[in-house]
Amino acid sequence: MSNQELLDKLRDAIVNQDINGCAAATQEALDAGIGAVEAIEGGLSVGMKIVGDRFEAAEIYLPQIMMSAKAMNAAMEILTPILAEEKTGEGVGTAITYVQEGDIHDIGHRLVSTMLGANGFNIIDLGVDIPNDSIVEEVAKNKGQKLILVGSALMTTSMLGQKDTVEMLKEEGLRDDVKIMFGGAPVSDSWIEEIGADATAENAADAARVALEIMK
Ligand code: HCB
Repeated sequence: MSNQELLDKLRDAIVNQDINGCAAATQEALDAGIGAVEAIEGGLSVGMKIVGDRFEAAEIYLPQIMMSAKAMNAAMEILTPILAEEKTGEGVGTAITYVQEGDIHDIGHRLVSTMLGANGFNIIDLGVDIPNDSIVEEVAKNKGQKLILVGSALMTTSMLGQKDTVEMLKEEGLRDDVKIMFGGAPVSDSWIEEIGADATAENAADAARVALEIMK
């Protein structure tokens, strides 16, 4: 089977909510020499994008999405330790990662956290549904380190909280102590500019590249 066919198999396992098949296809891709990042970006994430589009078109419903999310998790259980082993760089900084308050979508957040960790960042993962008070508190606690805030929001409602994050950091006199990268489907360049954050990124590999760049 060609590499593209193996990536398509990963994509289809996500789309078809095939949890066991997704784990098996992930192992098959690795055995064929496909890297963990390529498996995520070229196969699994492509599948999640299709799932998202079908949900938006009301062709599938929440139970199906949850099964696709489980298939994704099964693949990530295999890939995460490999990404940790492939870790490059040290001491590039500390990344505080989280999903904004009101939002429990954690697939992209976990991919981004994993990829930043694999690129040498020390990760403080606050998890999902995180209120701004906790975020600001964590920045204050880690003040003095090379620090980047990496927030995800998948909903237009939770995305609004990102604006308050920046405002609260300013009010507490902490804005200049931390770089801020926000991402997730609704986050755009114009939003980043409007709220005074530093950057956004399209996907997990891009997030690692952008984070390294703005931490220079
Ligand atoms: Co959910 N959901 N959902 N959902 N969901 C979305 C997000 C909608 C857009 C679907 C839609 O209606 N069109 C929608 C939000 C609409 C809006 O805000 N306008 C929505 C809704 C409404 C809801 C519920 C309210 C549904 C309900 O209960 N009625 C509910 C919300 C619960 C809550 O959060 N309070 C809900 C629930 C669910 C689940 C549980 C079924 C499931 C989540 C499972 C989980 O995460 N453990 C789910 C899913 C999977 C989705 C879709 C289909 C896919 C999201 C996903 O995982 N994408 C999504 C549709 C969509 O996004 N188009 C839909 C794949 C990952 C890999 O991509 O974008 O998350 P990503 O992350 C990328 C990228 O953005 C970037 O890198 C990542 C990796 O490549 N990135 C960053 C992410 N964070 C970054 C941070 C940075 O600094 C930089 C880059």
